[in-house]
Amino acid sequence: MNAINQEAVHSEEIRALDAQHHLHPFTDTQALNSKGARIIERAEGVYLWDSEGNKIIDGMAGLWCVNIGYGRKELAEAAQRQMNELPYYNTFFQTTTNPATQLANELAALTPGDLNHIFFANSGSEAIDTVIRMVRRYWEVAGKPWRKILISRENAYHGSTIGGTSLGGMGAMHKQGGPMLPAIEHIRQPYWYGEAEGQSPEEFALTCAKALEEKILEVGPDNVAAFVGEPIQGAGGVIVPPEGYWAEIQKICRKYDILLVADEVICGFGRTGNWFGSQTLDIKPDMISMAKGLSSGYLPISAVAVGDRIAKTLIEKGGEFYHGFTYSGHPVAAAVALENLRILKEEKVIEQVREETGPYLQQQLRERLGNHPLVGHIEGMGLVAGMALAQDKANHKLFDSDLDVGTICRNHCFANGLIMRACGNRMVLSPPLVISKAEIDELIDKALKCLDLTVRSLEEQGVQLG
Ligand code: PXG
Repeated sequence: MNAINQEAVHSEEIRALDAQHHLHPFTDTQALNSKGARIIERAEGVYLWDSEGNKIIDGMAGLWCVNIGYGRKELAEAAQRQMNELPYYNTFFQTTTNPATQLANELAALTPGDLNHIFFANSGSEAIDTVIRMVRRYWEVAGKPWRKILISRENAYHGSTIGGTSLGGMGAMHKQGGPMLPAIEHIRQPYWYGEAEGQSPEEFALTCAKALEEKILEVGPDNVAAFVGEPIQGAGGVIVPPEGYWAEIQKICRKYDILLVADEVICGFGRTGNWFGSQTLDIKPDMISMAKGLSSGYLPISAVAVGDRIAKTLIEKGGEFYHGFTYSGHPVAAAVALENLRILKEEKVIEQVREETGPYLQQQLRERLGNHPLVGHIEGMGLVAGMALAQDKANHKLFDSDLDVGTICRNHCFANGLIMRACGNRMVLSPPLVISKAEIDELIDKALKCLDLTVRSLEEQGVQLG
């Protein structure tokens, strides 16, 4: 059957086909099939259009990835050129391609510190699986093969392969498809607004960082390979650690000679106002995992950047590392990533986020939504922000998760031309980095309207606010 190639095919037919044959990620298929999927047909800049002709402002840059915005012909042209010249060749067996090598060189220059060695994969999850295997391999080669344990945090998101799921700290994911990988431990997250119980941000930063030291001592310092964390937690609801957290985490990693890995799949490529979140939060990682913004989502590609010390040991003493993917360093994806990086640089997109649009979004959100009865707290940096929805704002009481208030709000956004994502009872925003101030105004107008509609829905359900 070739129905989707016929021009006149109707949305309802697509929905019916979709329900019959398509299993969507992170989706209750039965619930979806009862109403049918929304069909996104085209996009330009920060806007999407669905098959009913609705224009939607994309407050999430797809899934935190379309940093450069939609519709950049240069990326399509770069892909076409590369496809015509060399659509595929691998980087195994003593071979490379021009785009893969050039991109490695470019990333070595863009990443902070001495992260000068780049391993390519295709998704954030694969990058994280690469991190898991590579840090363990490093310790094998370095003569301490007993250092196996990776430590990460509750409510962290590191992907959904078995490695990514195990390393991530999403309880609901751990309950499905187990058992999880062994030798992975989790510590508490630095979620000040939700979990500090009266501590100041500074005190809480230390409490959460100390949890790392306690865990290291509990499992034995000589058994720990690495600590992995997102500079700012993304899918966990955009949680910005309080001041002092990363400095203390870093100190503890150094004290016990534990590798520090920054998972920059969301924070990388300008999201926080610098090329990497590690620069914004003053982290000096031994490795960085990256994906999404590397190609602005135009094609799948990810990478792990590795520091000199680790790379030197692996290269000089490790021999062959039995790890890699058919599409590691795919030439078309690499060519598109190179073009994306060229535009981000030449159009000074990241400077604009740091100096103009980032501060503007953060200030406008606080000024215009901060006093809303539903909004307990707003946090964020650059062009990423999260807000906690509170039932009783004055008394700092969040909603019972059974009420699914985030989903209620998300659905109002959906119906009113705004994509704003719900992570539990937190609403998050992560628009394309090319968003203008006028578009930020529009985004916030719509968010405000949808928060009001959420209050009305809650009242209709008999839920009392504060
Ligand atoms: N690490 C981090 C920090 C991520 O945010 C991954 C790894 C995995 O990347 P891949 O490319 O394998 O998906 C991610 C991905 C959401 C959402 O709903 C977030 C992600 C992916 C899908 C949905 O917020 N982040």
